[in-house]
Parts: sequence; C-alpha cells; structure tokens
Amino acid sequence: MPELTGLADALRERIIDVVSRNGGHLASNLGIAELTIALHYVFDFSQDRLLWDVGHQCYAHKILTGRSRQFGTLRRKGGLSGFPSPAESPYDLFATGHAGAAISTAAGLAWADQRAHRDTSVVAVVGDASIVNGLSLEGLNNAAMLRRQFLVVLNDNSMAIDRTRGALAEALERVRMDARYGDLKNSTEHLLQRLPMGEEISDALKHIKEGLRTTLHGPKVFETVGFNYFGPVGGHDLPTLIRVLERVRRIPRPTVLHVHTEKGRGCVYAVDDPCRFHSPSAYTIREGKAVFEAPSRPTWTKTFSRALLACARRDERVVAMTAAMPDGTGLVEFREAFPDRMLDVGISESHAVAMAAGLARGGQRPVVAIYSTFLQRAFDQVFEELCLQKLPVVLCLDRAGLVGPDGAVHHGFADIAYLRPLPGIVLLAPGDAEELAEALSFALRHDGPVAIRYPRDETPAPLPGPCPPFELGRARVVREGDDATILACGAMVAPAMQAAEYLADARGLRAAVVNARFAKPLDVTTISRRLAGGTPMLVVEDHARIGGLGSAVLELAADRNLPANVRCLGIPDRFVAHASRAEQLHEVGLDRETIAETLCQMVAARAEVHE
Ligand SMILES: Cc1ncc(C[n+]2csc(CCOP(=O)(O)OP(=O)(O)O)c2C)c(N)n1
Repeated sequence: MPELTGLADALRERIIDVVSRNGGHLASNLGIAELTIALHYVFDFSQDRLLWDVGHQCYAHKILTGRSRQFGTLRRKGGLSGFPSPAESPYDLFATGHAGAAISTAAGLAWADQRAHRDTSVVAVVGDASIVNGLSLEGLNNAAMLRRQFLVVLNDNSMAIDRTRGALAEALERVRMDARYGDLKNSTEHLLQRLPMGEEISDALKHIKEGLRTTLHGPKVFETVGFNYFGPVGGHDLPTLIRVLERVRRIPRPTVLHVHTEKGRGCVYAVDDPCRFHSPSAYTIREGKAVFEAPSRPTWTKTFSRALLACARRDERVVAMTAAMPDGTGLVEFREAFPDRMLDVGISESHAVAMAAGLARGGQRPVVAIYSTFLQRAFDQVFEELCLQKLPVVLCLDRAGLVGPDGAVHHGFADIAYLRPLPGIVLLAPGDAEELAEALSFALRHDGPVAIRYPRDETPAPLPGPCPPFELGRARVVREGDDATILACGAMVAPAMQAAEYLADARGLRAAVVNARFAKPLDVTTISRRLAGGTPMLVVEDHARIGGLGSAVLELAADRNLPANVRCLGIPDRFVAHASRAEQLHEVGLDRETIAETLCQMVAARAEVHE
C-alpha cells in the first residue's frame, strides 16, 4: 500500500511537469489521482467498463494504462489527446469532452454487456458539477432501472471550473459540512461494516436494503430515483478508497459512491486558485508563483468582456449568462461590476438558453456567453424558445472555429451550419476587436435573436480604415480590387488581407477583400455584384465547409442564377486533431499562403478560359 500512495504523488508530479509545459487540465487531475489508482486496483478495465464524464480528468488514467512514455506529448500535434481517446487505447471507450454523457453511455454498455452475457462491471466517474447536467439526470433516471451492477462514482470537489452552482451543489455542500474529515472517517468505517464482502449475492442484496438505511449524510436525490447511495468517502485515503470500492463493486444494483476530493491536491498554487488552474496554458514557476506568457494583443474573449461591460453600463436591461464558464467566456469582470445582473446556471446549456428566452420575454436583454461547441447542446432551445418566438437574445459564441490543443471534442466548427436554417436568426462574425464591440452593440439593438462568433485567439491588428457601425446584412469592403474577391468571415479577414497584400506585391494581382460580417442575412447586393461576370470569389471561413458561409454564397448564386466562379476554404469534413490553433489552421489550409495560392489558381484558370 505505501507504494500505491507514493504512486499518487509521482502521478501528480508528472502531471504538474507536463501541464506546466504543454498547458492542460491541471487541478481536476491532481485531485483525482488516488481515486484513479483505486479504480484501476479494484477493477480490471481491460474487461470492465470505465467511463469518464467530460474526460478532462483522465491524465492519471492515461499514465496508468500504458501511455506514460508518451505523456510528455500531451495536447501537442501528433501527441496524446487531453481527453479520452479510443484511438490511443482500448482503456478509453469514448472520445469525450462535453459534460453529462458518461452515465448514459455507461448505461448503454451495461445493457449491451447484459444482453451479450458478458460479466463486466460498469463504472462512470462524474464530477459534482456534471452530475446536475440534464443529460446526467436523464441517464440516472434510466440507469436506475438496471438490475445489475452499475456504479456511478460522484467525484465531489465542490468545483465546476468556478464554484459549483445550484441547489444540488448546495445539498452536496451540506453533506460536506456534515461530514467534515474526522466524522467522515467514522462514517466510512460504518459504511464499510455494512457493505457486503464475500457473501453470496442474495446476502449482498439483503445488506443493500440495509445499506439504503445506512446513508448518513447523503442528498436524497439518488435514492429517490432508485440508486443506492454510499458516502461520503475521503478521496485521498487510498487504502480506505480501495476497501470501499472492493465492496461497492459487488453490489448488483445501480449505486452511487460519493467521494470527496480536493481540486488541485498536492500543488499549492492549484489548491489556492483551482479556477485559474483548471485548464492553464503553459507556465513557468518563478519564486513559487506561476508566471504566464502575456498575449501580445487582447484576446477575443477579453475584448468581448470589455465591450459587454460598456453595453451594460449604457443599458441596465443587459444581463449576462453563463453555463459554468464565467472565466472562459470573459464574464468575471461583469460579475464583479454587476453581480445582480449575472447568472451562472451551472453546466446546463439548454436551460441557459431557454431561461434567456424567459428573461427576454420579461423585458431583459440577455447575453448568453457560451462556447460554440457547447451551444450544440441547446440547439433545440435556440430553435423553439428563441427563433420561433423572435426573442431578442444575444448568443456570444466564444471558441468558434478551431480551438487548438483541446482538439476534436471542442472545435466550434458547425455553428453557422446549424443556426443558419433557423428563420429570423442573425449570424455575425466580427473581423477585429473594434468590430466585436460594434457587433455586440448592433446585436443589443436588434429586435430578434443574434449569434456572434469569435475564436480562441488574440485579436488581429485593426483592419484598415474606420470601422462603420453594423447594419443588418451589410458587408464591409476592406480592400478594393477587380481581379478577384476574397470573401472572408470573422477571424479569417486578417489572413485574407495579408494574402491580398502579398498577391499585389508579388504577383501584381488586385484582389478585393470583403469582410462578410454577416453569415446571415448575407449582403446580397455586394456579393452578387462581385460575382458578376464570373470574377473569381474565394470564400474563407474558420468553419466547416459544409453548411457555412461558402454554402450560403453558392445557394445565393443558384437562387439568382448568378455565375458562381466560387471556391471555399474552410474546415474539411473530418475531425481535426489537437495541435496549436495556428498549426490546425495551417493543416486545413486556412492560412495566408494557402489563401494566396488558391486565389492565384482561380485567377490563372479564368485567364486560361478567356484565352
Ligand atoms: C456540456 C459542457 N459544458 C461545459 C463544459 C466545460 N467544462 C469542462 S470541465 C467543467 C467543469 C466540470 O466540473 P466537474 O464535473 O465537477 O468536474 P471537476 O473538474 O470538478 O473534476 C466544465 C464546465 C463541458 N466540458 N461540457
């Protein structure tokens, strides 16, 4: 056992070392080292099933399942993913990154194994913030019907990225207060005495009935839906954890084991500021402090944060909403300035959007700041509660496009494609920082749903010339030229400008650059005029080629019978792996060089036709 305890410290040391160099999910992984060891000690996950909810806490699991040597490549191009990945290991059953799905996929595996007469144990590890996600609750509700072993390990560290919010969080907090550590040890001993060990299943079942009554402090929600609940158990006491798991493993019914862990465990700065160290970028330690490289220009998130504060000062109806991501979406300053106008609803994107609809109907001006990839969870609410009602809610889609090291599970490559068919929605993509502020002002003036997309990146140098206010369906011509047009969207305007400048200097080619600003409604006049006569148009977007701005332009050309000498550069029809965002953009051809080269080819092809 002492070796195992030493192993937990060694895992933490390794994780700190690699995350400080590569960036990644630090605090959650430090907190779950003992629990991961205990799970692997008690179960045989070469046969048994282990599902990580979200999956960001799987680093120790990766190291323990044959990936120790590659761990230094974490989140790097060609290296290990920062999330579970079946491509890497049979111990990773699903590639995950979105919260709430583990109980459902575990339930599916449990049913499948039962049908196939496979005698496996199934374990889902879910954090205290993710267990309140609607999908988790749907999963619990259904999995409770299983008549077999099914273990949900509730890893409760009282944190989402920020503090966990909501009524269940408060219930868990009460459990924690009731069972402070000394007490916790007693209750765990009590629990151990009551849990089956070595008996026949029928005896075990008898114990479980009693077990239901042995619950000392637990929130009743799990028992109400039909789960056995055991806990709380200290998550850093490895021998006890192993003893508890060995017994809980034998229970032939759906069971929740509630484990307390400390986010950031074993690392002073991560314990002190678990939110900052939830998913830090690379850093170095100087005089005991983590030092981060400052961005050379303000990020899009920071720019949004400032712009929203300015709008909120002008209009007191503006309220801000987040689904458990105040820091990532830039709402921390807003929360400080306007605590009464800020809502953090926990990891519940569908609820956030539906609630925003209610707020808008009640006369407020909600701004929902959300990552593009997570808005996918709320598609139906955007459809029904926002668009069908024509309600003025502003969706600010951070991390739109390719997201860099978080990789395939987090890219926001589909928002234009899934939002564009919804009648009445307006889709904006600002080209620089000033445009983001203008887009937000426009969105808050507009009487209907608006989504604004921007990437995880620094903002580019300001586009040339004055920044005109946004007008519905009006693009902005940022560079004139008659030989060809680059129609660029959002963060792609800057590389499009660089490509056009290069082509002018190196090839004497005069390409116009049109900043689309709107993916919907399109600037029909400007685009139609630029297509006239078969002038080449290259559409460039940090979005899937399928269904994005390029598709919209081709639909317009088809509808109006316009000549469509159009090519599209965008994200191809495959999942792009983790790497830096610049590497990913280069890999898919969304860089200055590929834009210039593609436009040259188009112009050359046209010249050939005309010869
Ligand atoms: C649907 C969804 N929304 C938001 C996120 C962003 N996110 C990643 S981890 C995390 C917090 C998870 O908290 P918890 O489940 O308690 O796990 P912990 O990190 O505390 O171990 C959040 C909000 C996500 N991954 N998926």
